[in-house]
Amino acid sequence: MKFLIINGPNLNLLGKREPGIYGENTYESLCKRLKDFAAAHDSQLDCFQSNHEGAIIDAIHGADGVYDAIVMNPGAFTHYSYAILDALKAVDVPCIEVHISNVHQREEFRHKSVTAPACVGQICGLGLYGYEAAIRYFLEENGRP
Ligand code: CA2
Repeated sequence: MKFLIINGPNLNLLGKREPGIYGENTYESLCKRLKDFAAAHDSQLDCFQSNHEGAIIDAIHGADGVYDAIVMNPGAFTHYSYAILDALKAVDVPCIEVHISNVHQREEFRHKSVTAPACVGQICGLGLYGYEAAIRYFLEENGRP
């Protein structure tokens, strides 16, 4: 399978700030871990990160017909980007939304996801494992355990 991992604003800072919430592993180490995991399952994986809403929308559009699945942590855009919601609805690529932290244990504004309705499902609070769990789901779903 071909996976596209999309990370939104500030997630390039993983491992560099707020380790109490987001852990100590860097964005680069997350990408390596996921690429290795995909390779071990006969799959390919690309990582994309942007702090810009339009760039994320372009990446979603570009995934159509190229990737089998998207795993996305839209960062704070989760809570208000109807443009990302519309982009997900506009393409024929299934997406799982991932949040590193348990957003439901945090501020009220983080409890609402406007993007999750366009996703197969949402994973939150499992740390970086959430990305891997999403990939595992797609692999199983496609008969490749
Ligand atoms: O828990 C998550 O994964 C979030 O999507 C992270 C977003 C936040 O706005 C969402 O409510 C929940 C923030 C990403 C910030 O990432 C940082 C990583 C390291 C250091 C500082 C920020």
